[in-house]
Amino acid sequence: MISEKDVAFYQENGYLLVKNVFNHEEVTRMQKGVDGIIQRATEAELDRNHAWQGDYLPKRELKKLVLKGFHDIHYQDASFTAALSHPNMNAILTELIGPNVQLHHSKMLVKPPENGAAFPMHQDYPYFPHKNHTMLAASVHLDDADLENGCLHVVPGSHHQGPIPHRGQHYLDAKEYPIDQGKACPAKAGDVLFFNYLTIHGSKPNTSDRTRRNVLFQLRDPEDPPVNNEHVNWGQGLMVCGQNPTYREYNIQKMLQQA
Ligand SMILES: O=C(O)CCC(=O)C(=O)O
Repeated sequence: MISEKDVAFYQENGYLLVKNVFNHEEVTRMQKGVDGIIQRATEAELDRNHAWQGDYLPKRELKKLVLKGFHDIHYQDASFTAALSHPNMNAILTELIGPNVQLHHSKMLVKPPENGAAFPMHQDYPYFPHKNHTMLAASVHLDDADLENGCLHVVPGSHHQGPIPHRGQHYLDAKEYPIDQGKACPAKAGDVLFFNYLTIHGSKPNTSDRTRRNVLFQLRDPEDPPVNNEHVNWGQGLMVCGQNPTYREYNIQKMLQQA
């Protein structure tokens, strides 16, 4: 699915956009998955509306912005489990990470038309730091994304800087790291943007009349250990490619005692 040149590009730039990883039918299944989660969460009165807090916009503007974000969506709909074990994903991930690939978590990010919130520039590292920095995001586009509906922006090569201090752990200073200074990565539904968790990235608000639905998988080499207990939960660890070379006992009683 990708060439040696693509792998070299990823290593040099910290990101890689791969076209047509998923076909129309697979995208439709995942779109239905996302819509179903929102519907069921709304019915259960657990609708998660998030807007980034911070100083990138005046407070009254921030209040209007909405982002529907849910974690661990592969527990909600099997289309996402199928996406994780898709042969195209497998072929790409083994090139970018290695023969063994493990899921850290999944999430969906829906920017509704006209008020879909921005993501100020940030690295994902502070949320779930690991020792060897093998972690990458696979951002699966379920809608065509462009400048108007808030496509992702990345800063090519920024992963080489290593971890950068973040404000309150969440985002980089919006004046020092404006989203516009990143490289816009417009993509079509079915395309996947892979980027390392040290690559600075973000996205602008959705000002169009179109929804922007993305699903994001965070994946790592299972031998790359977390350096703290941030963002660790009982559901982590699904093997996506190869084997887990270290045996870990999944014993809920023991895990609860250790928590
Ligand atoms: O999908 C987006 O617009 C940005 C997502 C993102 O930056 C993140 O989840 O870390």
